[in-house]
Amino acid sequence: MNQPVNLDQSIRDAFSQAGKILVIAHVRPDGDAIGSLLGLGLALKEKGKQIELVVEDGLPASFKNLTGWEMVRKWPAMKPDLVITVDCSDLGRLGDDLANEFQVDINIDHHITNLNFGRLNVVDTRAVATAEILATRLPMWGCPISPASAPALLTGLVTDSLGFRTSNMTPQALRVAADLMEAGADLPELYQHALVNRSFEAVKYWGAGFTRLQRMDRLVWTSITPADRQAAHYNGRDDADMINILSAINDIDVTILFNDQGNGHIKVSWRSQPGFDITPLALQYNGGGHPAAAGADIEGALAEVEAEVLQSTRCYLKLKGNGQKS
Ligand SMILES: [Mn+2]
Repeated sequence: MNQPVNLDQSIRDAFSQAGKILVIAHVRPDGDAIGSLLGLGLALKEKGKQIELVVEDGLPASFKNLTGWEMVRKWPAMKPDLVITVDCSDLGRLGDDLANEFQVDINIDHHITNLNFGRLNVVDTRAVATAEILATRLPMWGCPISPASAPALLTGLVTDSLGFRTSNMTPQALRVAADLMEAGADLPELYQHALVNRSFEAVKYWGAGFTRLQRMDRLVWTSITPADRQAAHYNGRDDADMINILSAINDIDVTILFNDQGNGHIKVSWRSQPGFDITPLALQYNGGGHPAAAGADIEGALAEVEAEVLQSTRCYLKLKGNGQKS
C-alpha cells in the first residue's frame, strides 16, 4: 500500500480541505466503534466541519450517555467530501450498502487483520483501541481533544481493553486514558456505565445463552438466537457482551459464541487465552480481529455453522497444542 511520507500531514490537509465529512463505524457497534465515531465526529464538528456519523445498525441505547449520540444515523443525508471509517478491519464491516456506496478516504483502525482499504490508512495494531489512536493523533491532525470528545474516546479505550485488563494493554494506553481524564472524561462514571451496568433484558438474554453452554476439552461454546432476543425483549442483534462473560471461565483455551442473526447469517465470536492467536480462524471465514478476540459472519443455518466452526477450531487447537502455542 502506498502511503504518503507524512501521513499525519496528509490527514491534517484532508481535514482542512473538506467541508462535509462522513464518519462510519462498524455494524453491531461496540464501545470502541461508537466512542471513536463520536470522539472523531465531535472533534471535527468543533473545527467547524459539517459532519455525519453513520452506523448501519444505528446507535445502541446503551451509548446514550455520550454527548452527540443523537447525531448517529443509519444512512447519510448529504454527499460527503471526505469519508472516514473507524474500527473497521475490512469493507464488509461497514455493512454492504455503505461499502458499495462510498469510497473510503481515511481508514483508522487497530485490527491486525486490517486490509488497508482506504486511500490513507492509519492502522496501528499496537493500539488497544481505535479510540487510543484518535486520542493520540487528533491533536496532530489539528483537532484538540475537548471535554465533549474525551468521554467518547475514553469509552472506546475502556471497553476494548475490558477495563484495562486485556493482554494487549500497554503503559501508553494508560497514559492516554490519563490524558483523556484531564481533558474532562469521568473514568469511574464511564467505566460503570460501559462495563458494569446491564439492562434487565440483557441479563435475561445472557440466561438463554448460558442454558446451552457446552464444553469439550479446553473449548467452551454456546449460541443465541432471535427467539432468545424476543423472549428477553432485548433490542439489538449483538450479544450484549455475553462472549466476555463466557471468556471468564477458567481452564479453557478458546471460547466461541454463535449469534444467529435470523437472516441466514451467524455471527461467530472467538475469545482466546494468551498463547492462542485465533485470527487465522476468523480469517478463514472472511472475518478478522485481534489475536485474543476475533469474529466472522458466516452464511448458513446455526446447526451447520456450529458443527463446521467447532470442527475447524478443534483442529486448530490440536495443531497449536503440545507446546506449539504461537
Ligand atoms: Mn476496536
